[in-house]
Amino acid sequence: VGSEMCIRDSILSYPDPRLHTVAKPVAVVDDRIRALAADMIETMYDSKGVGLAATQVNVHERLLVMDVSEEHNQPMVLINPELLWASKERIKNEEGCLSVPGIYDGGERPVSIKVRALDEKGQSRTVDAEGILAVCIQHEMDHLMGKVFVEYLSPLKRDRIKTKLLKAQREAERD
Ligand code: GNR
Ligand code: NI
Repeated sequence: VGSEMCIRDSILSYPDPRLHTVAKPVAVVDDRIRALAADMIETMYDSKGVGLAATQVNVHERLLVMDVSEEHNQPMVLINPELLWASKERIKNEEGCLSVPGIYDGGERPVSIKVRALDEKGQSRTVDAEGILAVCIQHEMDHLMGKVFVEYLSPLKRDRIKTKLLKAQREAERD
């Protein structure tokens, strides 16, 4: 049997139209939000991802989790993140996405950014980010706006990715 639920099933896969939903701000950081964040952190670790946006688990609220540490022991929760500043300098990154399995590509993004967000206690903080952390925060904030990284690629590449993933999804359903 191949019908058991796997952790992947809780993450939406491109081109699922729900990935294009614009998330609403979190109204209060309460136990419901903390439980959601804890659940997303677990899903992120189980899926070997460095970040996860609520959009990807079909929850359309402005919440994202990340852990770019080597030891996978520094989870970060960003609630209602706002971009305060982005460098003019941009860089092309190789990005991956749990919602676009097996595809690694990407467009240009600012090298460094400054973001304000609430943490899981509801406290406001700012984060200065560069390198993989900056890429990851921007990638996750895009998800909250309903944007997937393949939208930075050419329409031709995007169509090829769409076709490939739809075919893989149909094959997975048949098994
Ligand atoms: O696990 C992930 N790796 C990654 C690599 C380069 C740029 C962005 C990312 S985020 C991704 C997890 C994910 O899909 N988050 O939305
Ligand atoms: Ni992603």
